[in-house]
Amino acid sequence: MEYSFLKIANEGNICILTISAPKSLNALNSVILNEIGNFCDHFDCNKYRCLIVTGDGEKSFVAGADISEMATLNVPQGQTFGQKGAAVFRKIEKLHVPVIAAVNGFALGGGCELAMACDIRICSDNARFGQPEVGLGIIPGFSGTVRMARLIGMGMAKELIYTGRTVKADEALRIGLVNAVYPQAELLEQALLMAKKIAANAPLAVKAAKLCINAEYDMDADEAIMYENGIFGHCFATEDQKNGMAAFLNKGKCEFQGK
Ligand code: CO8
Repeated sequence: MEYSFLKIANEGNICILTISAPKSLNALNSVILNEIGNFCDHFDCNKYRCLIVTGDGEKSFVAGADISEMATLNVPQGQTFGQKGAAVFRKIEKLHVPVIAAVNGFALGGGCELAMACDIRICSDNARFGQPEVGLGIIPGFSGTVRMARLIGMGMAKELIYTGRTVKADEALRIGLVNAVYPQAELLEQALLMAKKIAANAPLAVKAAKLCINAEYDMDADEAIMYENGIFGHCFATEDQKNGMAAFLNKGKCEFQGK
């Protein structure tokens, strides 16, 4: 599939998706959102064990939704645009492999919301996060009000969303918006290192763990524990479980096949 604004590369069983619209600091317009949605629809979770999402260049991950496209929207058009972004980000969140956001610069508005839809965020030391939407007369409409409070807690999320202030990498680390900060030149290498660690584990188990963590978030504790137990039991139907445990008992290492 040919895309105008996406670059796709792979390193073994790890896929790297780079959003590339350098003239607008990789801001998300409808075409780019459609392309990301299409990419997710065709993503081969059997071929790849991890996805890294990053932005082109050294300045910006994604500088938000495209303000020039939003400026003249009316209410139904605003809802349609918001729905499109939210649906695409949900596809990323629901991919059957872990998704690492390698945030290489500005992650503002829709860019921060995209990063928050990923499973894990790491960033470069020049990264800047923020939800500046209220300064434009809108709210974080690609599920930012949903995910930010869940990720960093309601008090901090409310402060960042109400003030619209920009957070530097060190603060993003302190408040739990990212897991680690690296020099720009090392960011992709570090993302790949993490992805390779994930990819070396049993893929069906990693997929099951992602499913559990996402699904259980909205359940009460009893329901969540039952749900986890059901999925846990099913792990014993896999060859990976048999081979992984046999390898441990034989003091060897298992090359998981995802079966
Ligand atoms: N949309 C469109 N164009 C953009 C965007 C954007 N979000 N961000 C940057 N650009 C463009 C600039 O207009 C500029 O274009 P040009 O060269 O043609 O003038 C080019 O990118 C370079 O930008 P700057 O010259 O401004 O670069 P600076 O280094 O001076 O500043 C900043 C970089 C600080 C990132 C600055 O560009 C900026 O503040 N950008 C906007 C950030 C922002 O407000 N993002 C949030 C947008 S709203 C949003 O994301 C809502 C999501 C939910 C939508 C719900 C739908 C209903």
